[in-house]
Amino acid sequence: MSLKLIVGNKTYSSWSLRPWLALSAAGIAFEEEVVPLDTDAFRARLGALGAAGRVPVLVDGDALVWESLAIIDWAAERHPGLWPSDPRARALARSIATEMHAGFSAVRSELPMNLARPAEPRALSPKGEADVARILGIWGQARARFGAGGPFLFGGFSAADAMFAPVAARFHTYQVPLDAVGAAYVAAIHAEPNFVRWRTAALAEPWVVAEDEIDWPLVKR
Ligand SMILES: N[C@@H](CCC(=O)N[C@@H](CS)C(=O)NCC(=O)O)C(=O)O
Repeated sequence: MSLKLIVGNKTYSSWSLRPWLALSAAGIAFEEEVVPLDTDAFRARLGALGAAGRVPVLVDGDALVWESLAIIDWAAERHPGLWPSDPRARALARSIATEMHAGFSAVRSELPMNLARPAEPRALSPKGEADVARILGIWGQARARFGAGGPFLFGGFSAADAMFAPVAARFHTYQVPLDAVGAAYVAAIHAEPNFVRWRTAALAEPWVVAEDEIDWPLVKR
């Protein structure tokens, strides 16, 4: 059966990165289609699909799955190891993954994912600082309670890591001050082979933003 994940520019599309990592970690073979954000081609392609008009979208034969967390759950149904096996760990993993999906708007808007941006600090608003503190608290809790088996939130790479990987990328890009657990986790995400593949492909993309800020429209390099 044909399986395709439609994603945005790898440099910028943090929501696309999440299910792409989960499908890759689950060992699910899929084709990918990169559609540059904020282009006529994007509007035509995503508008015609019948999903939410945004990426990511998984095309599974004649079925569509959209919303990053729903695609991750689609992958987890086929590869149950994507969520931690311990029920208490799994409950925490689902809680923090959902919190990520629904929240942290200040970090998302003030520190937009830009894998091509040279690492450089950026000041945050009080709300952004609060988001960072909450994320570090979440990471610390998961690592302390369930992280003994490996460098990720629940030891081995899980759906929760797929959800937080773009945040790790932002914390690196914007040189956010981190505690020891956070710094080690950001390093672990940057060393994860699928993340490395995505980032390498991002750096080879033919689009950059017009200025240093994430701001549309994208322009050709
Ligand atoms: N809640 C959605 C967010 C998807 C989203 O906002 N995707 C962005 C790219 S990262 C997008 O498609 N933006 C284009 C638009 O909104 O027109 C998810 O989890 O998949």
